[in-house]
Amino acid sequence: MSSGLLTHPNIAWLECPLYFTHPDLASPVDPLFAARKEGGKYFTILYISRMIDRRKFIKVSAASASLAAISRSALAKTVDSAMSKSPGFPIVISTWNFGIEANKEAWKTLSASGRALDAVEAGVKIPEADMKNHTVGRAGYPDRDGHVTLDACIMDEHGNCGSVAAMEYIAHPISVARLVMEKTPHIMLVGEGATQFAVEQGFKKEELLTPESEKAWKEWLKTAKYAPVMNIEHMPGSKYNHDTIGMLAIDAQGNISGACTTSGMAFKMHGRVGDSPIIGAGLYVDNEVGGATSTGVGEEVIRNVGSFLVVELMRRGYHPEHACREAVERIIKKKPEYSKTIQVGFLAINKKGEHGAYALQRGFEYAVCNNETQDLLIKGKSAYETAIG
Ligand code: SD4
Repeated sequence: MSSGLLTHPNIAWLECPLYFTHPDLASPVDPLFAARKEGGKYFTILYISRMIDRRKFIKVSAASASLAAISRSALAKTVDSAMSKSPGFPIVISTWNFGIEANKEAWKTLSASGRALDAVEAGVKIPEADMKNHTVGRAGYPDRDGHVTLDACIMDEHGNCGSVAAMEYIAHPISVARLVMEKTPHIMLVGEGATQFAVEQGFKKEELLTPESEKAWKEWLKTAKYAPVMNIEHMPGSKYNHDTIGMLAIDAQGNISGACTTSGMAFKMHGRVGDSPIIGAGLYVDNEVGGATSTGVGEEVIRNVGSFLVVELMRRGYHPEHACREAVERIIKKKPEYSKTIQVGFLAINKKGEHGAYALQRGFEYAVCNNETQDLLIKGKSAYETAIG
């Protein structure tokens, strides 16, 4: 891009180094700043919503210079030395500490030059099958009526995606989601229809409620007033500790895929679906840009189309951690008081393999696996530095 301008009557381009952009910044002509990277250099792009003449443009240029200065100081606060540089690929990252074992499984595929899509499916099947894991797959805690209902989705480098929601009796929802993607003209199957499809595809129908989960549910019923607990996952020492696995991988060919699977919020209302099976909310992948996934109270992620937002921010040049932070701040902006009482975390990776995370509350962590390290656990930064509960 040259430093010339007005290649379009409604758009002026200013060439200047990008330090930080924030949609709340405004100039006398209300430009919206955005980031763009071209030829290894960052540019601030100034969009102007109406025709401007040259005199007005000079005013805008001056405004942009002062905004750039404001932006520089904003960045100084947000840069963190722990932000990942470009570790390259293949690489796989996933939410929470159980992501370590899941990543190791995915790594078998990635290190053998396999496809990221195969890697993420194989990876998240580990917690899905884990009988000690009460938050994903088989052995997940049931809804308030005692049904184990599972949510999952998967997305590949071509934008293909598949999903199942509120599905009962099938232990590996991620594999059913993949078959919805590959074998049907649809993206999402729910409830009985999802189970029916899985059985038709050869999956075994089985009771997923384990004696341990049943005991926890009956215990919860004694005092629950029959309402789900929105921040159950982060009560210190909670026996109902609840998390989702979201996994993002880049294979040796540089292609990105993602998977997300959960038994959802413990003791939720029957029929409730969270963010995890919803493309754009619990997971989103764009092979030109990167991928994002989420964990926590799904309602707030859906409301803000969280993972799509994170990917779109990365498209505008945000580092994955900054993009996750912006998405968390969007949640806070909509519901400031409520945000203090719940947990939501985002995890993202860009096309170069740089990764980052950000959460509402302290305690969110993610696992990283690549050529250098197979079991790294990184603590995510958070808006509030106290654990809720
Ligand atoms: C949901 N996002 O069903 C999931 C639950 C979760 O930590 O991730 N809990 O809303």
